[in-house]
Amino acid sequence: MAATINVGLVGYKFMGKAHSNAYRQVAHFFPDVALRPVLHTLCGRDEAGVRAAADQFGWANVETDWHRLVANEAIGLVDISTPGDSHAPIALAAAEHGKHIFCEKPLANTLPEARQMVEAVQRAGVVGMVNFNYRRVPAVQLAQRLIADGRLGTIYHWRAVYLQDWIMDPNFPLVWRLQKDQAGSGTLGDLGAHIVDLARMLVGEITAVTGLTETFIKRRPLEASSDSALGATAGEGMGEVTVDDAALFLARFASGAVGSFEVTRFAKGRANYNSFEINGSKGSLRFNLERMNELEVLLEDDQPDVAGFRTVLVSNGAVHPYWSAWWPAGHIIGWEHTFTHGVYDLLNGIAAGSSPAATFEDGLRCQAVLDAVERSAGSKQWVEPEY
Ligand code: SOE
Repeated sequence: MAATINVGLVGYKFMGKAHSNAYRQVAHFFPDVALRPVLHTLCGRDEAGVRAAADQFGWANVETDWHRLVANEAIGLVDISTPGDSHAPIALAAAEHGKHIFCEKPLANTLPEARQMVEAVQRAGVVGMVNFNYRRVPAVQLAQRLIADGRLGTIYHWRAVYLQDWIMDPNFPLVWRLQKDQAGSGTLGDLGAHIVDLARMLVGEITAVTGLTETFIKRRPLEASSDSALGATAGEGMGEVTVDDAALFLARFASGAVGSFEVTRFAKGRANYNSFEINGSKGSLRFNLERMNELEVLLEDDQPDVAGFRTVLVSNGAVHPYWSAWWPAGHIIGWEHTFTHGVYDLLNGIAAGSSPAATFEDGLRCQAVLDAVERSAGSKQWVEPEY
């Protein structure tokens, strides 16, 4: 039986629920996991709310102050599933107490905060991992392998969109995600961070960007109450939206490839449409999260009479990562499985003493790209990320 590690999770709404599920599932489906997580303490400011969530998700204890959680000697892993403005303070304190850290994306609200977080985990010698969960979709892993093996040849194009539509109603209230002091940015940090991370994973480092951001609805009703990350009720009074509703940018990669990125919360009918296409000298591929078990692949060595994009159902445990832990081929998996895959790699990383990707350094590099896009949108110039 593997050793155990006590987990302290800060945040119990949308991401807290997804992470709790991953800790509960991981040893059940991956019996070879090197450390078994114990759902030790769930932390949130509202005592009644955090108690109810702890009962629902299966946590043994509750805590209402993260300062006490990170100082708790029983806890070995601190999971940060809170809005961005608390990532840096919690991570810095957790590292100081020698805790390993699993942090939701984006790593921080600002580039200086991200730098401090990287330094803190390096100084403390603890594992730091950012939860860019789409890295761990088996179809995305297949895309990475095809590129690494040279099957697509030289990569010329990266083309990615991440489209949502949940704030199109002008009466949708001013939730924390629409306030810069809490969220850091809008679509750029929330959705752009995902596709920048995927671009870095698949195509490599970004050297320059030029972009624009737009806020279509500038004032919204203040929030009366919220019961989940995206559900909320409008109350009395109005407030200013201080983040972007959409961001579009072009990029140059160190490899010579070029890329386009578009993120928005105003794409009517697109609830969570995360898709990319990559074109290389010998082939192309396309991924669409709404069909996350599939990868569309075109390879030049196909016979001409059948050449074209094929749809690969990425579910063969013999050749596709993570699959053998789940079901026989063709018995598809879903969005929540990506979190379980991340937690599996995280726990193995802690046992081995090394940070799995996305490391805090990856999180910092992603942040540098987002920061460059914001600067470019302000200056209307091409801008280089400050790595
Ligand atoms: C909301 O926009 C959200 O939940 C993001 O915060 C997640 O990172 C993304 O995976 C789905 O949409």
